[in-house]
Amino acid sequence: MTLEIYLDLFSQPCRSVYIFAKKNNIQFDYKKIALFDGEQYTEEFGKVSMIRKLPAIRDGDFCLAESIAILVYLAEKFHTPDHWYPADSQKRAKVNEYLSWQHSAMRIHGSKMLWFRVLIPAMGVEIPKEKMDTALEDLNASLNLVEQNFLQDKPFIGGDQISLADLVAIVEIMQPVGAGLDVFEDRPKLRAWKDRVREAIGAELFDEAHQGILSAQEMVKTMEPGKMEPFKPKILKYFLS
Ligand SMILES: N[C@@H](CCC(=O)N[C@@H](CS)C(=O)NCC(=O)O)C(=O)O
Repeated sequence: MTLEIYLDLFSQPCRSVYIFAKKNNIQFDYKKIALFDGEQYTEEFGKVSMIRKLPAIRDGDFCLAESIAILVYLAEKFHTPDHWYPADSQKRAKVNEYLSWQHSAMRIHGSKMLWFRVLIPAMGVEIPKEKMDTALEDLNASLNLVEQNFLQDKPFIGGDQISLADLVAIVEIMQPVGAGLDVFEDRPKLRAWKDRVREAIGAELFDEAHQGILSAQEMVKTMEPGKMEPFKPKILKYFLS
């Protein structure tokens, strides 16, 4: 049975799994779950992801959620080139360091910018200035940590070659870019790293995976009115209460 990967490329963790699988020629059935259509709430999808979140995979009888767990599973099962998730324990630990840190930092602050600048306003709600200012401060603090502490003067976070840490970091950093923020403007080192990561992944694959997020601002303009209404209470409670 072919590996099934459940994705919506609007989501950062989905893009990391998609890019990783494609880049490593892992054969899979692409199962699109449209988040804004609420397809994550179907009974069928609940059988694949017990937490009803994307990404998720089904590999025979085995189902798995959480992007980092999925990336590590795919790296190990398909014996992808060592640089992605090095066997050397210290090198691997440095990759894990980023993968552990990002959940409550780069991921959350990058994603918040898309909600605050694009998706919540599309629900007809303006973000209070102090909330927006704090979100921007948090985002900048995380970007500075990636640039100055995780990356330093190395070509990639883990050293000379791209790893899962760079892949997860770049998809997170592209989320505020989709919200119209040029996060690279005053960060030449981060921009040069982004160019290296795009090249290492392959420009065509990188651009294809990011096409949706980079047209997010256009997408909301053509969205059916009321489309986000079912998610509004949950989203406002999460971000604004
Ligand atoms: N920590 C999880 C995050 C998963 C997650 O929050 N996925 C979002 C999309 S980015 C989702 O499926 N949300 C659907 C929902 O909450 O209804 C991972 O890395 O996979």
